[in-house]
Amino acid sequence: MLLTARSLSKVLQLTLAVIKPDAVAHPVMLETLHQTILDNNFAIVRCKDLVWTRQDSQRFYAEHSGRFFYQRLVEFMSSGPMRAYVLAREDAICHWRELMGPTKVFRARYTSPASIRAQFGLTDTRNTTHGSDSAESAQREIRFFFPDFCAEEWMDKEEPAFRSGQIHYDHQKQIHVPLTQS
Ligand code: 3AN
Repeated sequence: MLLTARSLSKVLQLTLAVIKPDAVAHPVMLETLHQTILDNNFAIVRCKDLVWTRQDSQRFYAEHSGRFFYQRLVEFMSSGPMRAYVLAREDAICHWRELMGPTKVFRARYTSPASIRAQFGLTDTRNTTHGSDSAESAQREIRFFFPDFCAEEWMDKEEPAFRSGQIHYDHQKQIHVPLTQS
């Protein structure tokens, strides 16, 4: 069997990342976070700006209903524009969560001062970013935000090009695309 660089490298993983309304409200912060994604070797597979209704917010965070912060969270996440991404990288889920830092901003400042939440988070609710916490939630959350995106098809058709670096960054669309499509 011929071992190529690609057959030795690990299959890419997809995750959902969201820049929450507190950060999108500040264009410089939004731009900085977008650049942080690029600087940390994530490929941007999809990117879109959107606003949630209260119902979207309630549906997405249903698992937290009953927690003391639920109403606050629902209000906040439907309070203004957000930016959602499908990101690809080796071990994308844990890399993005590590980059975000702990949920609680003061803990983030203490234990992971270089993390996104430590640098930009305002409170435990207004904590700048979201990231899927498992492969199952990534699948569910990507479908929630990007119902037209088929992860299986992407894995089949585009993942090999992304893994071997045969992609380029489209500055206008702010996503990466396979070289064959450019
Ligand atoms: P993470 O986003 O770090 O995975 P989760 O899934 O436990 O954390 O919580 C979802 C969201 O709920 C958090 N991003 C945060 O906005 C909010 N949240 C979680 N815990 C608290 C808390 N103790 N006080 C206020 N808001 C919270």
